[in-house]
Amino acid sequence: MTRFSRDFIFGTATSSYQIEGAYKEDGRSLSIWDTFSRIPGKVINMDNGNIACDHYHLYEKDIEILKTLGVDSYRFSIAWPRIFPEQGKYNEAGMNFYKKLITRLIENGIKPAVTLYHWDLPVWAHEQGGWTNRESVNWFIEYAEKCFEELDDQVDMWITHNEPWCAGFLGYHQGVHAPGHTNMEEALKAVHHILLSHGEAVALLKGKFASSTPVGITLNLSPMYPESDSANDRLAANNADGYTNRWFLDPVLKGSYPVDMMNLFSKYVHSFDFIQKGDLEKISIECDFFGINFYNRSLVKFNAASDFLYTGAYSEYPKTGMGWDISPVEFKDLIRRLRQEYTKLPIYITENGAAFDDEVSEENTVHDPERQDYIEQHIKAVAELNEEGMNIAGYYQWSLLDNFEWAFGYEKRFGITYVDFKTQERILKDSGYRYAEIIKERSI
Ligand code: PNW
Repeated sequence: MTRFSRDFIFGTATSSYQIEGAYKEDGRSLSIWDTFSRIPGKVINMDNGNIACDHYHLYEKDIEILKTLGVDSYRFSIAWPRIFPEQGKYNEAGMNFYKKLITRLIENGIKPAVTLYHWDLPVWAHEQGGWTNRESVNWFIEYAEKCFEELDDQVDMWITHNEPWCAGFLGYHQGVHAPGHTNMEEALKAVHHILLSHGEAVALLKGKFASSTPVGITLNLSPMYPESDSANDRLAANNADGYTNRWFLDPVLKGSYPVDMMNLFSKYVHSFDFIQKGDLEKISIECDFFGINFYNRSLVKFNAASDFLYTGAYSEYPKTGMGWDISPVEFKDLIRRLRQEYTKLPIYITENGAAFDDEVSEENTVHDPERQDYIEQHIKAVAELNEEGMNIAGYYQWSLLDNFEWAFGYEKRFGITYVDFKTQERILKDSGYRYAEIIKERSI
């Protein structure tokens, strides 16, 4: 049995577009996910977030679930198009929702951990080039400033960006996320501007606001393993690691882009002059913690058709409903590598979880032993890592609710709470009850 310290943070996470619904309410304008999800073929079943979990109206009910779980903290994101539905036009009604939510969380002893950007870029920004336009940094800062001004005294932790890899590469290079573009030069610009807006937001919070609220960024990291020992497979794994992990870790934590990847990517861009003097100093500004979303390792095999877009190799590992390898051992190796090569900052696991097919039983319960097992294995890994002195300060399970799983719509369920999307009934799954028990015992 391994124990967690008193100040270890247990939480659960969501994001605005995935749960809120109320897409036209109180002055919200459209985000790129509203428009992307209306293009046939982009999202399974052409699902969208118009209603989602209707959390915008049912948030009090959802806070009741958080209480049942006994979490220390709840991580959610703010929808930018609620706060600035038009360029330069602040919308107080949109902000009021987050004020109500935060007040209610605090009344219940739950610490708010707030993400500023979890992918719902306002369409007005997209129409001017979105993240590929360097002006996006200023738009983001105007938005961040308003959030800091209105909410900083109540918030326990700020996360500037969630997973710039997804927003940048899935959105502008692979085209499977909004805005659905497939242009590597655009993607590299988008990533750069997202990272720059992170750095500038941190500077703003610490400078003008002289805030003591911990702030950081969250990256999704997936360790890459070669399928075989061949030189080709090892090269493929190195490049996949560069594309997924190092392209983000290096600028944020070392203040430089990895040279081997610059060389590979130079084929796809006319020039790197969007990286201006002083940018990397801003991007690598000192933060208070480092956030990681961990889901799986990947097994990589050489693909002559691409330098860095890896081809997933067949692996015998047990899989989640996404087909992702369940890999708590590699999770531990990833954390050790970060400690050796990158950072001494406290680490938060800001997301970890699994999709499986769930069914509601006749007794109105949901038995999800596989998800329970997944969560237990990863929490156990966190406990063991802390025994090694790895200083993981908290763990947020993804997700509080079944929700809009991006390109997979409502077909993939990540929740520890089952949501009936017809009736909006919520049922805490067995994994949720087990998570509550772990939190209560503070040991595993
Ligand atoms: C993360 N990939 O997204 C997000 O932060 C969540 O919003 C999401 O629901 C969760 O993980 C589960 O998917 C990812 O293709 C989406 O590798 C896609 C990938 C990774 C993370």
